[in-house]
Amino acid sequence: MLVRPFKEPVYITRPILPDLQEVSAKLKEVWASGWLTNNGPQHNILEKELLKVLKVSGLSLFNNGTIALIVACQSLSLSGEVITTPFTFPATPHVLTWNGIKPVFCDIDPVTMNIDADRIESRITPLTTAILAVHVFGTPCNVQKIQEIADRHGLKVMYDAAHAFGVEIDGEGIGNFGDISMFSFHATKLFHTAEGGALTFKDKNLKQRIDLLKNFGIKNEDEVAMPGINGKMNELQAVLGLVVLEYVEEERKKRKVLLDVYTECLKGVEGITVFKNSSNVRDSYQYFVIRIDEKAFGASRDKVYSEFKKYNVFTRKYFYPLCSDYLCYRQLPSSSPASLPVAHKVVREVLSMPFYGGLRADDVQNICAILKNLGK
Ligand code: T4K
Repeated sequence: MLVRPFKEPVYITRPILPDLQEVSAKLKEVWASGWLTNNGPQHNILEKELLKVLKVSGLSLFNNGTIALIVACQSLSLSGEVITTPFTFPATPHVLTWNGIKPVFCDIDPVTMNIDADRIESRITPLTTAILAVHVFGTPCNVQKIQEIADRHGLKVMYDAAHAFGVEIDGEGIGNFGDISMFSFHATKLFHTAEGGALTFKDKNLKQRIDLLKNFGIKNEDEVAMPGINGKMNELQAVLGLVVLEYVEEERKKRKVLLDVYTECLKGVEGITVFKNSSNVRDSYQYFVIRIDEKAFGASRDKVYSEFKKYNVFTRKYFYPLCSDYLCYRQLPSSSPASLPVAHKVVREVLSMPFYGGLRADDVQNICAILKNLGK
C-alpha cells in the first residue's frame, strides 16, 4: 500500500460530539428550571442512567475524575502508604499525595501492563492501608487476586477505572470490584461530560459519606459534618452526558470495526504486539495501544512516534515517563528502577495509536502502512 501523509492532523482520540440541537433542547430544560448545579434534576437522571449502564450498585457523579479519586481516599479514611502502579497518568499517585499518603510503587505485569498482583505482598508494610490499582487502557486488573491479598492483610482496594467505561468481567460491571472505583468522563474518554467523573461502589452505605464529602461536608443548614471539598457535577455537564450516552453504543461499534482493521493489518508484523482481552471481558474500546520491540521491528518506539508526525499523525507515549521517575517521586525507595524492571521496559515500548469512530477503515490501513514502512 502506498503511504500518504494525512491532510488534517490525526490525533489519538476525538470526543463524541452530539448533534448540537439535541444538546440545546436539553439545555432549554435547564434554563427553564433555573437550576444550574448542586444535585440538579439532570444530574440525578444521569446518575440513575449510569447505574444501569455501568451495572453497579452505587454511583456518585463528580466534576472530574481526579477530585473523585481524592474523595474516594477520604471516604475510606486512607492514610500512611498505598500501593500503586508507576505506569499510569499523573493523577493516580498525585491523588495519594494530596491526601498526605505516600505512594508505594509496585512493578507491573509484562502482558496486561497493570499492577503485578504477585508482587503486591512484598510491598506491604505496617503503614499500608490500601491498594490503588489502575485498569490501564481499560484492561481489567487481576481483581480476584488483588481482593484476596487485601482481605488477607485488612487493606482497602480502590480502582482507577478512568479508562474502563463499560468494561465487564463475566457480565459484572468493572466498577463493582474493590471498595471504590473511579471513572473519568473527560473529553478524551469514550463516554464524556467534557470534564467529569464518577465513583462507583458495591456498599450502598458509602454513598451518603461520598456525597457529603463532595459537597463541603454540608449535612443541612445547621450542620457541617466533615471537611469536604467541591466535587459536584453541574447541570451543563450532566446534560452533555445524557446526550453523549445515546451515542456511546454506536461509537463502540465503530471502534470495534477499527480495532479489527488494526489487528488484521498488524498481524504478523515482527516486533509489533497488540494486547487482546480474554473472551470473558467486555472491551472498553478506549485506547488502541501497540508495543514496539525495537530490535525485532527495526525502529524504536520514539523513532516511530516522531516519524509519524511527518505524516500528520500524532500518537502518544502514554504513560511515559513512569510516575516513579517524576521529580516529586523519584527519591522514594519504591521508585528504584531496580525494583521496577518490567515498568521500565514497557514504558519504552508502548504507543497509543489514533482510535476513534470518526476514523475510516482506510485511514487505519494508511496508519498501519506508515508504521510498517518504518520497520525493517
Ligand atoms: N487516572 C487515569 C489513569 C487517567 O488516565 C486520568 C486521565 C485520570 C486518572 C484523571 O481523570 P480526569 O481528572 O482527567 O477526569 C488526557 C486527559 O486530559 C486525561 O483525562 C486522561 N486521563 C489522559 C490519559 O489524557 P492529555 O494531557 O494527554 O490530553 P490532551 O489534551 O493532550 O488530549 C489528547 C488528545 O485528545 C489530543 O491530542 C486531541 C484530543 N482531544 C483532546 C481534547 C481535550 C480532542 O480531540 N478534543 C479535546 O477536547 O490528558
